[in-house]
Amino acid sequence: MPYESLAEFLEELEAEGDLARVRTEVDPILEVSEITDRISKAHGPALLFEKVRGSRYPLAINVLGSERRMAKALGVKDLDEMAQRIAEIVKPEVPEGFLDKLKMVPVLARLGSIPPKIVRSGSCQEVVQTGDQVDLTELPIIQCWPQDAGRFITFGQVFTRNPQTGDRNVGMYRQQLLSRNTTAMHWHPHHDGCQHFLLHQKAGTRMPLAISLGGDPIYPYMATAPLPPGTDECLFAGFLRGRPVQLVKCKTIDLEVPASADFIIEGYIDPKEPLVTEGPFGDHTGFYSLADQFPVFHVTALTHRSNPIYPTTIVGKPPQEDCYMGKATERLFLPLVKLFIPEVVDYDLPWFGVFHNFAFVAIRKRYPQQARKVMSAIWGLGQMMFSKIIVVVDEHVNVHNYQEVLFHVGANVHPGRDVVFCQGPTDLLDHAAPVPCVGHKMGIDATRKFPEEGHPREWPDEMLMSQEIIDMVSKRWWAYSIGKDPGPVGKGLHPKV
Ligand SMILES: Cc1cc2nc3c(=O)[nH]c(=O)nc-3n(C[C@H](O)[C@H](O)[C@H](O)COP(=O)(O)O)c2cc1C
Ligand SMILES: [Mn+2]
Repeated sequence: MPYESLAEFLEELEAEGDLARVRTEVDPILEVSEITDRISKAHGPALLFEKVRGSRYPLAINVLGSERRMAKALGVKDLDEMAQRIAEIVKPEVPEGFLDKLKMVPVLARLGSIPPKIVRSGSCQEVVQTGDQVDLTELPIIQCWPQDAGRFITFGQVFTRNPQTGDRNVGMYRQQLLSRNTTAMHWHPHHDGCQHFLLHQKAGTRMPLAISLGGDPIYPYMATAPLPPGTDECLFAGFLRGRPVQLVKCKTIDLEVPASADFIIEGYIDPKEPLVTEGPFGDHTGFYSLADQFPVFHVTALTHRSNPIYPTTIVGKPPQEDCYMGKATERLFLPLVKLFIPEVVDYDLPWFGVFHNFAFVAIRKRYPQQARKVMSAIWGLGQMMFSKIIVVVDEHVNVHNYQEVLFHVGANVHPGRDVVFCQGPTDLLDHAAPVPCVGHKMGIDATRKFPEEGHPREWPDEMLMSQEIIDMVSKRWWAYSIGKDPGPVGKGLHPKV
């Protein structure tokens, strides 16, 4: 069953010993961030700060900050279980007999739960403040890093509509607090919310916008999922939670928002108004994003539960909470990547690559230059297009073992032949690109080379023990009397190298 509230999820975490309550008063300026960073680096629990200076609301952070908590929020025991469910609908087996058809029932039930449902009332509107009553400074909004331009709402889901098609979008974009009823809205130019804004700008129409905070812990995840433009993130969440997302109508604008949210901030952007300076902000990359020009969001209503919890996050050098959200995306989207690039066996977006700097990809190579074909396909695949450095290895290489990947880069790459450079759109956050959003990418083909790839001499076989001997030694291990079996080395390199 999906979670009815953030509070319910936190209660379960607490019962499982995976939440720490901080009762002493803390400062929202940097103190919350330093505590959270230490806990993130130590792979620690979710945190609930009960008293944040200047606010009456408790603050939750690092809620999705472990693989276990991320999977729990998705209602599964591990991420691969959800990936399997997605694989089932991406590539359904055609049912033959009665038993096969029965097996399809849960799959169909999940599909039925996809469309969101509009309900008449929701706990997110137990308290409604409009007009002059609105005061965002009552929220425990944090400053994350010393050179940040101010306080930022960091874990909100931004609800907008495409003014031409009516399609809903939900994206996680941060807001810098400007006054009691205004914020700056930081969306990257490639993201759907910004595209909606540009359509409003062209038409000269006001853009209604709502920020949702809290509720089912799946909501912050859905807002970060890299779905294609025009695909409603609420549909995806409906599938993930196995129940429709319940939405209520906003009080002051024509949008719907999650009924179970803790806070909803309603308002609009006037595209005729001049942009304002937003940032700097300490970002996912471990560097400050430079100040830039973004639209102003005017708040028309602040609604909330009667006992709301304010969720937030910090980003910075990994590991942080967002690493686990990124890992969930990596696993959940693998079946889709395989659908479009069938030779992909597995991939890994290492934390040290902060989502866009590195992608390690294992492929089942059948023909010459196939690694280059895969690189091109990835550079054309949704937000994977931002991958700055792609390393392609053969199918037996464990892409989650970075030593093993680099071993094959070292061993198999003839640099003048196997490195590809190209140019294209880059992530806004890539500060090494001399111009924002435009830059170079590199592909490294670390696969075994065919003669047609400029390798006329014979390629040696990699040394791998035969499965028969591996099994035999495992079975006989105790007979050798040398203590506990460290386990077979496997096909690749030993992780401890
Ligand atoms: C913690 C966190 C914070 C994020 N902050 C921003 C942000 O401020 N601006 C932005 O454009 N994207 C941000 N992102 C990335 C987007 O949420 C993500 O790319 C998402 O897929 C965009 O959705 P869209 O394709 O519907 O626009 C953030 C992601 C995470 C995990
Ligand atoms: Mn989207």
